[in-house]
Amino acid sequence: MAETKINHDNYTSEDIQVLEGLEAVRKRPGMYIGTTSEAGLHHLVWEIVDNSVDEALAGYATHIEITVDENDVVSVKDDGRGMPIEKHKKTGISTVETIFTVLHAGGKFGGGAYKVAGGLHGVGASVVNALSKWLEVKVYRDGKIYFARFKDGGQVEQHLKEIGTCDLSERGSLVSFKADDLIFKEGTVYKYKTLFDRIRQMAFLNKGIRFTFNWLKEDEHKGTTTFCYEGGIKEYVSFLDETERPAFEDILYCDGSDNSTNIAVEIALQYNTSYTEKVYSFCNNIFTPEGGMHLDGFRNTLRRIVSQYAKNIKVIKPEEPEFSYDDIKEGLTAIVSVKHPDPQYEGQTKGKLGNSEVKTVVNSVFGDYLKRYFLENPDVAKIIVDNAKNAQEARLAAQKARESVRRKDDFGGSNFPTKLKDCASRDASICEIYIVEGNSAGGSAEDGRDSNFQAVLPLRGKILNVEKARIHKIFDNAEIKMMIQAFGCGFGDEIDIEKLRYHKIVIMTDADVDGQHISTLMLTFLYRFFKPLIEEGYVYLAMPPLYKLYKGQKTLRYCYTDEELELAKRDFGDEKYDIQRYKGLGEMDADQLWETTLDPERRTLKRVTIEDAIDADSVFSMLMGDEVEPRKNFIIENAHFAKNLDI
Ligand code: TSJ
Repeated sequence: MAETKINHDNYTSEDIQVLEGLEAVRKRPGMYIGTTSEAGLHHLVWEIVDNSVDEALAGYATHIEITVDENDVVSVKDDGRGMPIEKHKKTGISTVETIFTVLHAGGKFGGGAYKVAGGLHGVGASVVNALSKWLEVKVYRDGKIYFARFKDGGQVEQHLKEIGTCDLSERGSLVSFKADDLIFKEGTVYKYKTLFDRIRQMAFLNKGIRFTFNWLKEDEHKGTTTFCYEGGIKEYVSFLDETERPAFEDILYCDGSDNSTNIAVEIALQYNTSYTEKVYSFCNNIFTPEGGMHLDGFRNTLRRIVSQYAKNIKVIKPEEPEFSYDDIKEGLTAIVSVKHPDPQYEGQTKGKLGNSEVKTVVNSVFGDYLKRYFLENPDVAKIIVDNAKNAQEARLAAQKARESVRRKDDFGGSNFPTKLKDCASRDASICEIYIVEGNSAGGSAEDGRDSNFQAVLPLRGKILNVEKARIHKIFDNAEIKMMIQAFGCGFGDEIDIEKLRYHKIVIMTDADVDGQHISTLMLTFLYRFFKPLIEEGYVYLAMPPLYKLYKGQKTLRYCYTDEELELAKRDFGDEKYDIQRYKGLGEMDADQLWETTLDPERRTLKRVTIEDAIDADSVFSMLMGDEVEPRKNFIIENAHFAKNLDI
């Protein structure tokens, strides 16, 4: 390497260190970019792009263009001020060259501009240069075009020189590089999706900056995509909730900063009708998977202000407890994005923001905003507070149920769930439990089953009153508690699938509107409190027959659907037979139930998918909800079903 600089007049002993610096990067690339596999390769792109983002955040650039060509050469271009070209005081060479040849030089230039991009890995352009086969830079400034080129890990091939002129209005920086395959031994091939997703994310996180992504490779992705979100993280939230039903129209948004610490905070949030929490936090445009002070501040403030408001409007009575964060996280989608001049990252993977002053700033910016927003938007506030109240009631009911179940955890002696007709086998993988609704059906099922491996739990009483039930009310039901005991695996956050006592949980209800309601309720309940059981495929719906075709005492066949009945009618041709329509499971005797619905050789079970359960959940919410119109429509749409089966 030394040879390349001999012919340059201005080199001093300091410059030897320059080259040693880049050599160090090549010796231990992992120290600078984490890995030299795929992630490290893509890291090079972000190191360069971050500089342009900084220029845009400083208010000088509006457009950043990223291009990947057929040979995996990456080019990044912005319309900022153009990198400084004058000689650098310390190194005696141009600032541009210094930026690319001095390790950690990146942040030290340009009069203390507020550098916020990067942060976690912001090691700078020199590292990219060190790990590139070649790198070129062009600067457009004052009507002139400057050019420099480096090769083989940062050796100067062409010092910065003026190579032409351009329009005075044409300003900016352009960097192109080819990653070095001596370093990236797994290859230097970029992944479209990785680049696409991150560029889009940066566009969401930095409102108003226009990103253009050119993919020049001859594959299905070839072409140009432009990202520019004037709404920033507000649009990020609506993007994340694209497939959800919003709980209200507005997306809440606030921003603010603290002058003394230079911390900036931006928060956007929305509620949807699901139960999942999607809250993502960022510091300096970098995702912080382990959260940290910004996320803590957000959660505490949301919990505190929602509770306070609930007390004001008396949804929480003076003697009642405040909401926990768990109560307000259901259906919450939020982005918490902070900018910090000196972020400290901690945790296992350095993905947790440690600066405690961030929490204070978040508390104040977000707290002030939220208080005011609730006063100005009482309808939205009411929806949030009511949802939290429901979640809290469900949580407290679940807690009570858990305690009462836990006390009887041990199946020995009198603690055995009284209505459970258990099976003999203890081998969960072959055991089945039928949750049976219907007054006489439980009896038939008990008599008809194979008690070696089939257990039966009859459900009676009025969990059935779905129309008025809140989901947590079903914890009051004695049979439900027995069911939880029978499963043996706990529920909610404490579920332990290893302890599940049956690998088939079969819901068996009458094929009428009531039965439909009960299976909806059961699926909703299982979805909300036993989700892993559905995800692992342990939950089924029994498919009892709708019709029996018979002649005198002789059963000819069973039909499980109307279509099947039509086919059967044709098959029978001239033969005379009678049709019995089953209105409920109770009409079948034990043998019939075994033949048609219980016998593994002959029955049909429908495995419940998570989508089925989500559908049930939304039907349930709709049936429970305050909105009359969709409920009316649902009942009308299902009137055909009701007419068929309820006669
Ligand atoms: F760092 C880099 F080489 F990787 C790089 C820097 C790559 C790319 C694509 C763009 C940039 C970059 C740097 N874009 N804009 C700037 N701006 C400056 O370096 C700059 C210009 C003027 C002044 C000033 O104070 O006049 C200050 C700065 C930091």
